[in-house]
Amino acid sequence: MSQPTIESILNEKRLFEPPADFAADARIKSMAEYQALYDKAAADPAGFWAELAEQELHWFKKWDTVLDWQPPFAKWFSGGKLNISYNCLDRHLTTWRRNKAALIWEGEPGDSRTLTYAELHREVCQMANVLKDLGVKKGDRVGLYMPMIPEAAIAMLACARIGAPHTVVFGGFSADALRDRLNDAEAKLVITADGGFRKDKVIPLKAAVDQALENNAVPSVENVLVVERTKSGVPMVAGRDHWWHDLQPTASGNCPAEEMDAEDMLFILYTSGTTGKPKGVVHTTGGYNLYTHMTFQWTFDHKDTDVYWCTADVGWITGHSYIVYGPLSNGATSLMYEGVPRPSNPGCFWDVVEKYGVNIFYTAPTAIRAFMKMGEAEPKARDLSSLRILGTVGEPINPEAWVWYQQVIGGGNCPIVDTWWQTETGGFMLTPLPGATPTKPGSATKPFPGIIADVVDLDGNPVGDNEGGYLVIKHPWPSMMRTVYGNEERFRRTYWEHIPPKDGQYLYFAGDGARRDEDGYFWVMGRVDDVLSVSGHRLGTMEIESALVSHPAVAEAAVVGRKNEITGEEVFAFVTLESHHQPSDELKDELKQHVIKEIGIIARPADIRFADSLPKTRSGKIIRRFLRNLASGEDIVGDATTMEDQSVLDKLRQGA
Ligand code: 6R9
Repeated sequence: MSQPTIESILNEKRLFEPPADFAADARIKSMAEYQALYDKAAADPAGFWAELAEQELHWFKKWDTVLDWQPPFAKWFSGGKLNISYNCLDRHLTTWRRNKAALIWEGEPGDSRTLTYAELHREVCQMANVLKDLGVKKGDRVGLYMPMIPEAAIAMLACARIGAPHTVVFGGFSADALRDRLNDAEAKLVITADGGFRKDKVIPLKAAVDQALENNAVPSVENVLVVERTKSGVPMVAGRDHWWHDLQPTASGNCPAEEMDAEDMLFILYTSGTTGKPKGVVHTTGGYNLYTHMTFQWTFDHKDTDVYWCTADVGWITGHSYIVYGPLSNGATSLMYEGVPRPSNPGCFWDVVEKYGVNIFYTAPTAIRAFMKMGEAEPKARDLSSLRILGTVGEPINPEAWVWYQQVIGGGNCPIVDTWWQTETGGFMLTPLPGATPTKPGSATKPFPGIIADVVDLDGNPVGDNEGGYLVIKHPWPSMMRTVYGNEERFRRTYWEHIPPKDGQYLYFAGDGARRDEDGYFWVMGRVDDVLSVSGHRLGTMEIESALVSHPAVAEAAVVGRKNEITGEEVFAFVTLESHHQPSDELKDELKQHVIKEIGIIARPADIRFADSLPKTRSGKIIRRFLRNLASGEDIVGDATTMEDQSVLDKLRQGA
């Protein structure tokens, strides 16, 4: 018998139709239109993507083959020549967009800058020329360790322009994490800043680079290019370190974009799994450009008049695909904000929306739950009427947080696009199209046209409607990762061998549990590693957490399994409360009853622990494996360096 798949227990029935006036104006206006696109793509995926590639991108030379699929290795548009920086910049300069805002940037201390497409193009060319002068050649890897300033996007585009793959390391990572990634990628040069502002403090980025490179610990690195941001007076190593503001003034603003093969590597981005060292996810040029371009355009229903804001950091895939490449390839105005909500300015996001008249806003469930906890006063005090689409990404969103987002931030009339995707997928895989797809709170709805998704058991057999299983993708798509940098074996093992290929068909294993309902909507239930097993029932974390969050006192919940001799595992819940609610034993009992009422006795938490905050990754995902250790009274095992705030664990331990 095959291993049991995951049981689904969440019963969310609310349905939100796209507002009629929104649909009337949208690029894709109805489910019939969506279905037609989906069917066309499913019938002939290569033809579908080839037509869009021709229509939407600039090619120096057309491809020879649309798709060359030698599982698990895909090549898209082989022989085609293009440059993503050309598609993001140069081609807009011959249109009215030349003087359109490409980037609007707001710094944490309140400084700001707008770069038009012409201005951005000039600075990208200048940096590209500086990189060349410092010896960077096509194919050399460049490490970026940057705050959220325009130069982060400029550096990415400059690398792409000369064909030097970038590897962006999030500015919150430690010197050790930076050193490992630079070594794995064998980076030749590092671009950084003296520091960045975060939560009213200076983050000493250059000092971390110095530490990472100490004692020649990264022998491949020859030069460091430093952008001045905080003016914190950092030491410079003669011969190695160079100020951008010294080199920029004399650098030419003309640098023709290198003609790249569609399959030339565009970037490496490291993603940490639960075990082992981080994987260098490799993306290439043509397929990635096309797919991020199309998903941005259709999922955000992009119009040329829109101001679009994604709150992610450029250090994550969301920043790569949906702050820089997808938006700029479409000629959009992309807003970058250096700050995050902080005690001195909890309403800063809403200030930014009001100040710039943001139309499309894209953030993460962790942020939405934090806003819920803070209450409605901050958003209500601002004019948010410019918003027309709201997006979410990063974790399953609890229906209560979804509804709050829709009502309090969206004023009840913005479609919510819950986009399920991964570093590995490059772009949105499951997502509503806002003028077409009726949405259900907590569901990422349906596959983007061209994506064949399914829910299967470990033998690769599709499970029935509403049965939980493993989320897989059945046909290659243009922006799929090509390999793990320097480790093909790990690429095969992690993504293609969990579920053995059947009849020659390879299934991409996403590592997430999911179910598909009777309407064909997908419900992602969380990482498979987080599934718990209670009396033989395998339960995803998201559904029990959603039940807890639907209680008015609960802001956020994380559920893990704790060993139980009789049931195998029992449900252990960590809960943070909304302001104005106090922990008590009565509340614990009430929450247990609430879960029984919402889901049933099987999901009843055996124990609940109240906490001030939950351990999260720096991109805002709850780290359940530490909570598992805590729930069982074990020591924390595994790498804690990806954590946002190390003190959270100490507090949780003391609360035991
Ligand atoms: C884009 C990004 C990928 C993992 C993914 C899944 C979770 C992301 C989600 C979601 C449910 C969504 N995830 N979006 N789960 N609904 N809308 O986050 O990439 O950092 O690689 O994480 O995030 O578990 O497998 P990445």
